[in-house]
Amino acid sequence: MQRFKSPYLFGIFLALFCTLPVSAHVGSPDVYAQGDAGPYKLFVVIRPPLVIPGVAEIEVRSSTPGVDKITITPMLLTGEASKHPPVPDTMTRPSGDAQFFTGHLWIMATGSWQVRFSADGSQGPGVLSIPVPATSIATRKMKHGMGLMLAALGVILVLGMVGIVGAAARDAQLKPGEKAPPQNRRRAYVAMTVTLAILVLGVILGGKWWNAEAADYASNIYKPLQMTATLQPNDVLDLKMTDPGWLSARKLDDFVPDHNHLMHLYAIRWPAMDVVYHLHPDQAETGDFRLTLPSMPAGDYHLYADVVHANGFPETLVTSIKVPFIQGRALAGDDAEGTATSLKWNGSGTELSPSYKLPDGYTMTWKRPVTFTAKAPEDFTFTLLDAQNQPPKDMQLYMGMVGHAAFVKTDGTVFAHIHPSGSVSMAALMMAQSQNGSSANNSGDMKDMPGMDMSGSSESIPNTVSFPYGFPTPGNYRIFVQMKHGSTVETATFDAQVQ
Ligand SMILES: [Cu+2]
Repeated sequence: MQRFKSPYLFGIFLALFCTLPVSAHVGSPDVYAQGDAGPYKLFVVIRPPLVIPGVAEIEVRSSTPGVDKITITPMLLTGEASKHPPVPDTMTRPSGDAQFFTGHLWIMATGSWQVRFSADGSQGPGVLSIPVPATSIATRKMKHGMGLMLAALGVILVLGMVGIVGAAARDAQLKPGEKAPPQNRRRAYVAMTVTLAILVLGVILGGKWWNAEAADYASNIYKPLQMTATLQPNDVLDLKMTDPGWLSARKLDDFVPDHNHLMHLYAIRWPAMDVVYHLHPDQAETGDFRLTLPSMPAGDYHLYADVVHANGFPETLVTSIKVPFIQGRALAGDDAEGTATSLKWNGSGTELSPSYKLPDGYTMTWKRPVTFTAKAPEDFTFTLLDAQNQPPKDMQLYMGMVGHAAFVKTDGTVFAHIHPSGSVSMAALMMAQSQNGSSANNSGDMKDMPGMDMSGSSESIPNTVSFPYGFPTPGNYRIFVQMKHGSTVETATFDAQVQ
């Protein structure tokens, strides 16, 4: 933290003392979701505020025509407060586009929130609720140049004040043109010394006050659960969680299953990003998850573990582990693996083609847009074809959904596990939807979610999946997309460069 030479600047500093919000994902705080508000299919973007309390920016696009009005209401996801929604706000249409709505909402406290969208129009009313984890993750460091500039301005302010007081004490009672007598000069020096002392004292006290405020604020900043990974005998991966201290209400024993599992673990070989595993460790005891590793090539792996607390608050725990070559068990259950060519981005390298050849002759194709812009909402659409370039006849749901995707930035700063319904945790989405009892489609079953069907029948399962998401920052990303046919989980790999 930097100190400033004038208390006047603390206000400016305070305004710059921003925080980054967090979501289940790493480095990807904005919520992208699609779902049905009754008869209307909505694509929703919620950008949580930089500070809590703060304003969340919300955008909605309806792909169903006829929506006249959408209102938005922020509510806690669980507990008594979730039953007493405040007065809704009406979204506006900022452009001539009748299908596009924007609005903003105050999020008043850290926690597991939801935004309830109530749409009305030519096809009647409908409700969609989207969970939003709201918290502050870190203080943003001030740029060095900015700090220097503000410090210099502070010095000018202090010296200017001293000069003004000195001039006033020396010259204020003189007639125009009259020369200041020696006693006036003495008085001016005394006044300037006293003023300087008072201002310096003010700066020191201001600094102390500032540090106290910053420490108070820092205690509220989100600190994800910590995780350490060790390799035990018999290829058992042991993941131990510890709470670094954040909100006292957080627990290690209140996880709820999210699409069938308490934990979804992505293991990605780093830095080549050429091997990926989607695994599901079991809870051995509180704060301790274990898994017998499948056969794995040796290397350094980044581990990203998704869990969801009972109040719907999702967390992604991050660690890494060095793994020797493991001649282990075969993959089983929902576990899956994928391999790709090593990452080659350095100007000369080529990114992977949007048509990805899978080891069994199948192909996954991405309808890739020409360019990507950071924070722009996008539909990522992938199609699986068999060796004859036909839609596979044995399409299956993979953990209840048509597809799963992981968006990973090559510098390791972003990890987001996305589903056809978007970036929200499925467990939290079900909690939110189950409260909209009045709406026809919202029984809370997973089969009501886009791309989610628990019935297990293969007739209706499409070979195309689409994920609503937006890259949070410019840079290079690798995307791992999984779809299932027969008993095979296909993992395809794609690259994207974001402007
Ligand atoms: Cu998933």
